[in-house]
Amino acid sequence: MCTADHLATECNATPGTPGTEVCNGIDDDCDSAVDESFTNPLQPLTQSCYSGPAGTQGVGVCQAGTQTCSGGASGACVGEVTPSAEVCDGLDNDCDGLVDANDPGMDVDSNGNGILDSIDCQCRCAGPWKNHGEYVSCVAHAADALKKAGRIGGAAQGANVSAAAKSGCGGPK
Ligand SMILES: [Ca+2]
Ligand SMILES: [Ca+2]
Ligand SMILES: [Ca+2]
Ligand SMILES: [Ca+2]
Repeated sequence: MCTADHLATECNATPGTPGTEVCNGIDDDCDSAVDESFTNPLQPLTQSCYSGPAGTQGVGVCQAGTQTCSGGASGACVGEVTPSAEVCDGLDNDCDGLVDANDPGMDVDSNGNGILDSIDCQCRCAGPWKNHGEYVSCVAHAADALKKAGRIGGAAQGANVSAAAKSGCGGPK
């Protein structure tokens, strides 16, 4: 830190040790720059930040953000992505390593059409389907796979196929 007359520095930490600068308004590494970046002393100190659950950082869409030091305090965490509910978009939204229909988190019927989201994701009502039967066949195949994987029981399998059969999906517009 600076001496009272601002003409010299006096050290309150181990001098010259790289990487000892911390965000506290003090020149911890005694190079006369306060709270400076390790890589560029003209830039403020930054640090990685992540508020999501342990084990999710760097998995799927989840990534750390950056906090910039200002006035001796770390600023807001900018740019981090934390887990959100799995949706059908080709990405691992909840950062558990499983994408879309492969994620048991999508074995729910959020749109109330009687068909699990994980099946809707593989067999989209909007098609393209040659006919209604082709759509129902897709749902039957997907429901069978979920049952074989132990993710749903026989009753749910039947209910999904029945809901698909009753739907207008794949039929005449
Ligand atoms: Ca410093
Ligand atoms: Ca400092
Ligand atoms: Ca997804
Ligand atoms: Ca996932």
